[in-house]
Amino acid sequence: MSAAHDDALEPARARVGADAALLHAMYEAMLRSREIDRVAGGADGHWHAAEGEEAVLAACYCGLRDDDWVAPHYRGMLQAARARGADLRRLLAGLTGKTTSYSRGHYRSDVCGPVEHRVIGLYSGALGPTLEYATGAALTAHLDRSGAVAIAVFGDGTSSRGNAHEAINLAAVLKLPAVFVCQNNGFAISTPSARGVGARAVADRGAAYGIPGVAVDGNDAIALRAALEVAIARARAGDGPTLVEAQTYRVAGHLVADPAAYRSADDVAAWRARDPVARLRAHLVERGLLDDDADAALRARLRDEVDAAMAQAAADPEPGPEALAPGEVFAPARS
Ligand SMILES: Cc1ncc(C[n+]2csc(CCOP(=O)(O)OP(=O)(O)O)c2C)c(N)n1
Repeated sequence: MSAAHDDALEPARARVGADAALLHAMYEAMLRSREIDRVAGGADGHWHAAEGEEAVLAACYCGLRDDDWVAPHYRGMLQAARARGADLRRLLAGLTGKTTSYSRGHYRSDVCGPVEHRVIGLYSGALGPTLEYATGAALTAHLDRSGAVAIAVFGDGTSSRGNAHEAINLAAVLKLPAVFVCQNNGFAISTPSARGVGARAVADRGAAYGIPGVAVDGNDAIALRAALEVAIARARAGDGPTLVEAQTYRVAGHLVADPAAYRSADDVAAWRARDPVARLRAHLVERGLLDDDADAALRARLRDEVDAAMAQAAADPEPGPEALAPGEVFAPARS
């Protein structure tokens, strides 16, 4: 089922591995994500860190067209919105409902990104509907013949929800321009994915939907981006969706307040040794695209950027009763 995908993968991997601008953008996004985890995790025990899963965020949210849609997993929602051009201070202000946030305090920015940046949120506490929203966005792109794609990213736990299956099935049947990416970090809270998903890989479900299902090392940003590029090209060409499974690991607890005592320290250490940031850094250095000085300067710049955004967001005003008024409805222009 995935033979065409496999044939296209090696050339895509070589292309991505030599694309200096894309590699730098992905590396920066990954380092920034770690800084966001630092400040948001330090301020909020309910923060869901993406530590160790940054390659998924970089591969899925960098280098898209402005009119593409993303329906991110909540673990990475803020980073997705930032990668799509949203303002980090306003995103961080959205963690505590400040008036400067995109929703002016109506909803948390770690579950609902700004729709004006074509980031689709959860809009409720339920996991699963975002895949249906992505299928809807892909249907719009298909009917408008816009060439845009919709990328839905979701956890392994979420992948077994009924609405996840319905969304992927409908996109497959209608050959919609969608890409479904399972950010499989090995756990749904404390349930290991082997117990939530079963013994087979999530990617194997592609066969049941009649679409390519591709399992990729989710800590290898280049391999993952190559798989995304093949899937996106297929979607834009009108050949329908692809199911990509990014196999990674949740190095952090489910949320900051979770001591994650249900797993072994050895497992965590083994996955830390496969750190996706260090792996992309090694590639950049090997290619002569990064040296120690440039890396240190980039890290310092990102640290300052994120600290400044957090300080501003913390100083921003709390909303008053006006936050209870209904907001405007956002309707993107259709060409
Ligand atoms: C429909 C639904 N069921 C249960 C929950 C409670 N819940 C919140 S996060 C979570 C774990 C989700 O796991 P996964 O999709 O693998 O994402 P991860 O947290 O591992 O990134 C669950 C079960 C929910 N929010 N919505």
